[in-house]
Amino acid sequence: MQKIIAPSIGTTLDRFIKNRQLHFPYATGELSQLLQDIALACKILNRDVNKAGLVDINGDLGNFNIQGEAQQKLDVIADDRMIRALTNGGQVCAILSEERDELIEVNNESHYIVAMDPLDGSSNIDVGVSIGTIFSIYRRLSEPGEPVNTKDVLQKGKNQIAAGYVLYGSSTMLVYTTGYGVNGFTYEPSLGEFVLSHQNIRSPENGKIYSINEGGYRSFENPIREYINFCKDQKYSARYVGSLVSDFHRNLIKGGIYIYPKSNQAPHGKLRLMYEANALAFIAEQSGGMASDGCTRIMEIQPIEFHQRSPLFIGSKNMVIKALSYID
Ligand code: AHM
Ligand code: MG
Repeated sequence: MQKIIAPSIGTTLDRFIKNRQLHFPYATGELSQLLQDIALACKILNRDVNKAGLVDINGDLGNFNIQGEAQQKLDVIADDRMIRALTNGGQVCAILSEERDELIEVNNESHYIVAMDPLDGSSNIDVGVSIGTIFSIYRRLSEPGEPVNTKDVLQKGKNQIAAGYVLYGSSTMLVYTTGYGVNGFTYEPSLGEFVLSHQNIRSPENGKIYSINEGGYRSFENPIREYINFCKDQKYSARYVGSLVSDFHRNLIKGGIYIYPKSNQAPHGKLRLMYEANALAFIAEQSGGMASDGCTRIMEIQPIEFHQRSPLFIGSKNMVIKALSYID
């Protein structure tokens, strides 16, 4: 058997993934390949994001995505890049994308389903603010070769076998989990590689940052307003980029809570369960944090439709517990 060398800071993502695979002698390498395909697409996307101010790829394309929101051109490019990489890689049987109404069926002989938000925080694109890519990977329930069905896709978040995000920020980072802790990789542009920079990330159990769009204060329910007032009484710092990946990532590292509650205008909140909340919930829990919709653990929610929305309370464990204590 091949000797397994423990990864250390500076290990490339590809080597890290291969190293993980060696721990599972029966692993076929398909998931490893899939993760590498996603990383490759994100490297290409990183290049696009960095060029967004230089070439004419930012700004509205004039289309609307299925949630009726203005779809910006870079969203379309990101969606296209990801789908192309996953299709060429051959490791997925179906893709669910925030940008597409319908499921995209790919290689029916494959085991895996990817649910993704190719470019999250898209309203921040043309103002140079951090944005991200979010992905969840599930194993299909039906046998390869059979038609992919709705049940294969509408699985609870606790069935995810991997999830991650890429943050296109002051540096570009890929953070992911396969259920054995969370690791973060920073993109080294001169090498064209993601390298391990944040090994076995543990989210602080307590924090002093709260992230919520307080502009909605008057339309939030009383428990949320009361929790916001508590945060102010505690003199917590308010931090809200308006890019979920950025807000989540900061709180993951520094300790904090992100809340997108339901409101009068949005009775189920705004964020999507299948490709925003679940992926980040998996990472939060794997790092010692928590994620809830206000009453149910995010990863226990049974999705009933592809683009379902969910309120989200996510981040440092004790902060989420405290916020939930206001709701009863
Ligand atoms: P998007 O997927 O259309 O980009 O929307 C999701 C984004 C999140 O990144 C962010 O946290 C949230 O929407 C901000 O919404 P709001 O402007 O209502 O606070
Ligand atoms: Mg999004």
